[in-house]
Amino acid sequence: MLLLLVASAPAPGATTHVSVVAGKPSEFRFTLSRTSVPIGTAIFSVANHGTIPHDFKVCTRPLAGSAPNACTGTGTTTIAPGGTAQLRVSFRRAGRYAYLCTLPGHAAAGMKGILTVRGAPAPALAVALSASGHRPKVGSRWRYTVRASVSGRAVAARLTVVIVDPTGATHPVQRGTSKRNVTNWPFHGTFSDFVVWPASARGVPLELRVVVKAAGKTKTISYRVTPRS
Ligand SMILES: [Cu+2]
Repeated sequence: MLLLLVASAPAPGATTHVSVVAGKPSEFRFTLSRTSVPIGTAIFSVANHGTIPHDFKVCTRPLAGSAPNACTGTGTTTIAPGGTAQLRVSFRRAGRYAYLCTLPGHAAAGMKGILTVRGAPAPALAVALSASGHRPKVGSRWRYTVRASVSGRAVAARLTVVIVDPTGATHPVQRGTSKRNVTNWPFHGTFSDFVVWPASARGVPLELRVVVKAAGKTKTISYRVTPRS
């Protein structure tokens, strides 16, 4: 199971293998088995299928424009026709990295290209709201629980809870029986509380709106309620 997860979402520091054929589809071209890799180490296995010597170099700095004909970087030694070489490159930053053949005139003739290095995907914030039903009884405690996690782990978060009335106006929700609003309320992982719906809310379609901020993300969950007697 762990292996499957690792395979589907390479962690930072992943090692990625890239096959490179020089001299294919024509003498002054490269063919790469993939044109993007995750941040981490890339191992390029280079085979020269051309009829003249070539090499393979990856530029150190990411670039904005098209691939240059020369750059600072790391490359293989010159590879004779039919020969192979391996190149290991460590990418620490996402971006577009040029690769090229350094033999005179080859890059200018088209023997170059761009490899994209992808940043690590941002961990997703998961927020769940559970509550004791959409028809709360007025005047009694209606319990609700908010959970916040990132990659299955409880996280420090801030919570704002409001009630939205049919006109769209919002009303703050208080913590328990206190007068303190649950506004940017800090919690870790799980927050449990209750709402006492007033008799005046009987039969009115309302919405409990929960906003959770954590890990630089914001998630909103709405829960519809119509209090009853
Ligand atoms: Cu070349």
